[in-house]
Amino acid sequence: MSKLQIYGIARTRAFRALWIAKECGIDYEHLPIEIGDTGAKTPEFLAINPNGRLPVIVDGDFVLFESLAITMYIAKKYAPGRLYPTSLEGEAKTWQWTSWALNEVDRGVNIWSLHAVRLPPEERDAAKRDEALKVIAKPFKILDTAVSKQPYLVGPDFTVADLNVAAVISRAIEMDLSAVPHLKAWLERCLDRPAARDALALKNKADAETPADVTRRIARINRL
Ligand SMILES: N[C@@H](CCC(=O)N[C@@H](CS)C(=O)NCC(=O)O)C(=O)O
Repeated sequence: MSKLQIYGIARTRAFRALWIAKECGIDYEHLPIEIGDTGAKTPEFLAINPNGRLPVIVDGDFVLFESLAITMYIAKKYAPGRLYPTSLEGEAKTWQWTSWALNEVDRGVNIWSLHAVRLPPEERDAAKRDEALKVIAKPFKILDTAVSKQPYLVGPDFTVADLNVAAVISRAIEMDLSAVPHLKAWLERCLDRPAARDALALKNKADAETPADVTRRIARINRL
């Protein structure tokens, strides 16, 4: 049987798919293609993912885009009851936190990271960065409270709910998180897992090799 294929350089949201694949211990193939005309916008790639975006996975005859649908699919298929909560309530909480991360904090953390760390210093916009911090302050307090009551989002054990939220806000590890100490400790716990460290090593390497032009393009196409 062919290996599960993960398309997308680890700097992108493909990081999320790589992390869950490593957590599940599956034998996958990584195709580290770039965004844009030479990668995700080629006719060959568009035939797999008409959105022209990363990541996408191919599992036999099955194709799936949307990074957080991908993490939940892989967890449910390869680690049910371990990384994917199987109770009705546990599954619903996983969906809740996943939607929450996408709607409440994904964009803000991205804006902050571009204008605090990733764009060349002279191109960073301090007003955008400060506004992003204001937007995420309230949801970060909510997450801080949630993980002050129990070690992980759906109970005592790490699940794909934690992976999804931690992956979405992973770049916040470079922020001053002293106002949200429980969030900080939880994020460090999640990102310190062996599978996370392996996936982060790929992401950090890809980040370091990303030309400034590509970072500018990311900010432009996403209006960040
Ligand atoms: N909601 C999608 C977003 C995918 C997305 O925007 N991916 C970025 C890379 S992180 C991309 O491919 N950008 C290039 C483009 O939009 O042309 C997901 O979570 O998979």
